[in-house]
Amino acid sequence: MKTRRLLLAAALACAVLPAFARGKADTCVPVVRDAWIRLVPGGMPMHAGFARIDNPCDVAITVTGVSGDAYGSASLHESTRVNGISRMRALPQLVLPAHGSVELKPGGLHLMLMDPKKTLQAGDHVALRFDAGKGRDVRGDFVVRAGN
Ligand SMILES: [Cu+2]
Repeated sequence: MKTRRLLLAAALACAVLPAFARGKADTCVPVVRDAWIRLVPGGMPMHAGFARIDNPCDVAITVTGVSGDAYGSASLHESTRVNGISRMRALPQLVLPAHGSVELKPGGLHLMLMDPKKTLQAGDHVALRFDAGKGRDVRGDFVVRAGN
């Protein structure tokens, strides 16, 4: 009888544990790391945001936008070099692959942050929130750095 109970307990543990260990799709959220904002010299009302977004979840997650109280508007952007000329374009969405990560960095993907509500200085912290589907609260703590 005792062996049988142990086997049952082991079976239950196996059924329940993987969901917690690997992050169940509906409770799992991406993590924003190393987030920072680059100030543009000359006090331009336009900043760029960078970060790494890790997706520890079993499913790909689509980010469709970004927002925060510190800016009038914010959007997903991508810089590309075409014939030696740097251009940027707005991205309607950003897909975070399952168990993967996406890097927003100078010269590539970035957040375009427009119309700052107050003057930001190096060392300030800005909270931004990513739209990643209902029930997913994805926030980043961005540190302001001086541009060059
Ligand atoms: Cu841009």
